[in-house]
Amino acid sequence: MVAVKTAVHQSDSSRSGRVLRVGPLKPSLMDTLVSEYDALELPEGDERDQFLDAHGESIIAVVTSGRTGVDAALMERLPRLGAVVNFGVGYDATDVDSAAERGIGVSNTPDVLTDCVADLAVGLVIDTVRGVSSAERFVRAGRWAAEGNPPLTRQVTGKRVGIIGMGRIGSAIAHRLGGFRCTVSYHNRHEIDGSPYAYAAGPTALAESVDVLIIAASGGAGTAQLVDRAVLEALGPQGYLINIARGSVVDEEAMIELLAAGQLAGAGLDVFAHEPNVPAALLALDNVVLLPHVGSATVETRAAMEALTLENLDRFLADGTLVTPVTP
Ligand code: 8YV
Repeated sequence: MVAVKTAVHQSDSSRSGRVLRVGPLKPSLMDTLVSEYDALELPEGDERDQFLDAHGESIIAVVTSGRTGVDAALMERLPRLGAVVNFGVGYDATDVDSAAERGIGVSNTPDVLTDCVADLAVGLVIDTVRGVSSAERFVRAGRWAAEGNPPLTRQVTGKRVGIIGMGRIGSAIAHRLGGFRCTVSYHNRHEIDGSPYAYAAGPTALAESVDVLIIAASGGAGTAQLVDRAVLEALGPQGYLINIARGSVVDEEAMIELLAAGQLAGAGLDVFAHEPNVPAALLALDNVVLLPHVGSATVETRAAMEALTLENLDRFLADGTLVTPVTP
């Protein structure tokens, strides 16, 4: 019998209690939460209410993912909750303002996924601008032999690239694009002192001055549809949109309309407004690259995210603090 980690802290009554898993998580993390922390699992549907009546008072920590999170209504049902430990750097699915009001700490997994997400962003730039996936579909469909060469694409090297959100991931993307002699500019909540890249005061100003616009901003209310129709129109018929952040940052309907009408050249998307559902109109287009939210999905990075998630949980259970807390 493995001693459960919560039992170690029974002496401190404020932190004696149970760990709750909310939403699906990496299978090995789910196993560890059960075997080493005796974690409970929040059921879906009709059982949920009954479960919360029975166990809500005992929960002191939640482990969740950036896709599920904890809203204010669930916090209300967990009166002793002290920490929301989030697997993922993005925590827009958790109501951080309500958490702060209730004195609940929220942690995420920054830094450990920066390289993989930035690698994927550059992969999407190359795929979208050079039409890699489209050319691959062309070969598989037997069209090369039947029709001859596919249409020419565009060059990546030397392109003007705008990045919305020059945080850890945006900066890692910019750094990589230096290898392609791209001219990088950016828009961010605040201009960054000493940044080597030109700052644009708004997303429209940025979009109209670049060939490729990459979204690397956090999701949430502050960035909802920040890339709206006007921004996409400013990017224009020769412009490409890349999104490795959150689908909520873009007006997805406007984007699809403009792509279908040839008023945007193409899009490389790892995220969507209503995941895992991707609009049929988008699936029908050949000038888009569509990925199932895999920015951080490598063995190495997911293992590092899992380790940091557990470090946060352990720290909270040990002394009530978090290793990588977020600030609302
Ligand atoms: C994960 C992500 O897919 O970290 C994030 O914010 O979007 C991804 O790394 C997600 O959090 C896992 O649930």
